[in-house]
Amino acid sequence: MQSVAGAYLALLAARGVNFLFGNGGTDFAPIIEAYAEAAQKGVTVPRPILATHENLAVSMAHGYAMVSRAIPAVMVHVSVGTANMVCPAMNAARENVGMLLSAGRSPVTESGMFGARDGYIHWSQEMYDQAGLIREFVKWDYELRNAEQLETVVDRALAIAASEPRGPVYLSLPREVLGLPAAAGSVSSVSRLHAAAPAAPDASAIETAAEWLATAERPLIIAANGGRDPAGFAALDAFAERFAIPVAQHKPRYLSLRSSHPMNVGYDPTRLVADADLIIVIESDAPWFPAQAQPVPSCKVIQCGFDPLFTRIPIRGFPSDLGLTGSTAAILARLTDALAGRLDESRLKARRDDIAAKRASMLAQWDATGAAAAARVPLSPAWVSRCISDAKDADAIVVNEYTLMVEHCSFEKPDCYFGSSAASGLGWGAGAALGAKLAAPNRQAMAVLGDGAYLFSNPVSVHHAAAMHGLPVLFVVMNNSMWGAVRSSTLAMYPDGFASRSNELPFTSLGPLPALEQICIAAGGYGERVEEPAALPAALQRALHAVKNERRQALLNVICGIE
Ligand SMILES: Cc1ncc(C[n+]2csc(CCOP(=O)(O)OP(=O)(O)O)c2C)c(N)n1
Ligand SMILES: [Mg+2]
Repeated sequence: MQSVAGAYLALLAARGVNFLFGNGGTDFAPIIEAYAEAAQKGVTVPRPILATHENLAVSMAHGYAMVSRAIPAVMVHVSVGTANMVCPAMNAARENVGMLLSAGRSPVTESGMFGARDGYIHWSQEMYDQAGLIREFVKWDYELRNAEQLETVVDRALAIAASEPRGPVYLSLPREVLGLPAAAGSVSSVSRLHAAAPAAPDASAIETAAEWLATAERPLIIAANGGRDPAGFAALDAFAERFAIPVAQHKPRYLSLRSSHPMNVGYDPTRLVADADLIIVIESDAPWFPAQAQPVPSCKVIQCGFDPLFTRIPIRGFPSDLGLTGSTAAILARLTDALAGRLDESRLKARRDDIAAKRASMLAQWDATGAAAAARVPLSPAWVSRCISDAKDADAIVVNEYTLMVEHCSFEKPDCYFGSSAASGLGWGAGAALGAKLAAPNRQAMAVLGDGAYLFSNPVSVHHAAAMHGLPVLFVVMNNSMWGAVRSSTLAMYPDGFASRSNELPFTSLGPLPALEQICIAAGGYGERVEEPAALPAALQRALHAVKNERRQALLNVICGIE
């Protein structure tokens, strides 16, 4: 007879959940039994993707979801697995990535019931509030209480995860409940509990925004995640071009504008902010750093997004003279309609010329930096970024945690560049690239990582998963043997302090590091250490050849200096 676990898996598959990323324990017994039963009876269930660390399981799910926009499921082992899942859940929550996180619960009965406690851990792993470990980062949490409520619980979880702004939800699954016989009666073949339609921008707020835009002399758009939806990427391309508005991207996670766009004014809004008389912020939690730049008092600021005030962030004081709620594509489409005939073409032409001049000097400066970087030993991150950009396919997926310098790369299409979450829980990028490859098996996928980020990712687990699940990804580690960001933040806070006059700073230097390329080789992958700048392009070709032609993962350990 089918168990609740079996019904659960079948229901997930019926609702389009194609993958269950998992890291198991004793709570998995009914799930594993149900998988075996499903295999023997030909029942469709989500493909199980084993990951030997929870951070990897959730990061893979994140990468899969950010590329596919489908909702994946993750299951981990009770309280302890949930604890390990918190950091990657925070990454997903801050980026509004929808996923169904779940964990078993230690059996609550001490004997008698089927599935009752049979290990000493079943006493000590129980918590008063297991979901409380992760509640701050999920939109909803619940514990499955009985067989009868299975369909409602699953459909509600998936609908909430997929409603904008998206995010993880959490479901705990007690072992005794998973082991119960499934409820009698059929499950609806189609969910009657769908994701809610997104909020649409308010018409009068759009009118106000259009009025401000029509009179602004020096408007500026700052975006971080306008490209979360490819329609947003396309909409911003057209909008910025049509109305001659420069776009600065600040710490992009989903690239919002192609590199070659005439209105693309780079990735540092600091100088532009003070010059603007109207700023449109698109899906950007931290559009600029107030300590470095402030808009002039008369500059109006419009915040746009599914949650323009970022209510999940406790303190965020960026001005919001007007908040437009909705998708980037919808907001820009309404604004385009409202602006029809209101902007004088000669004014736009002058603005275009001005931005073209600014852009030309910015590009010249990047070129000069790139050229100067080309011969540096140890290698410069700017040079490594250029080489990666030249080597990748036009539609390659590049996951950046977080050492790739976007200004030295060319990204022309949506969904090709993904930066690490604003939460920056390190150890995300390698797993995210594996998940991205799962979502888009025919596209080249690579992860560009700092040595610190790579070590946080549980590298042995990452390479094991890549081999086990057939996911040939290229990992490029920019290895400066250091937590460079920790070092630079110390020097920024104490520019003339003791640390600035010290050769060795504690908690920053990582050397001597293991030969990182050997970790990939040990898992059957290709690996190479690169120490000469001139050797990098050919090394990238060899690594990409292994990925493409041998379908093996590859890792380049690129010995870098500090930028
Ligand atoms: C889970 C977690 N722990 C610690 C940090 C703090 N942190 C931010 S950047 C960084 C160093 C990253 O080093 P690496 O990837 O080598 O890049 P580098 O700064 O050297 O360029 C650390 C430790 C973090 N973001 N996340
Ligand atoms: Mg480093």
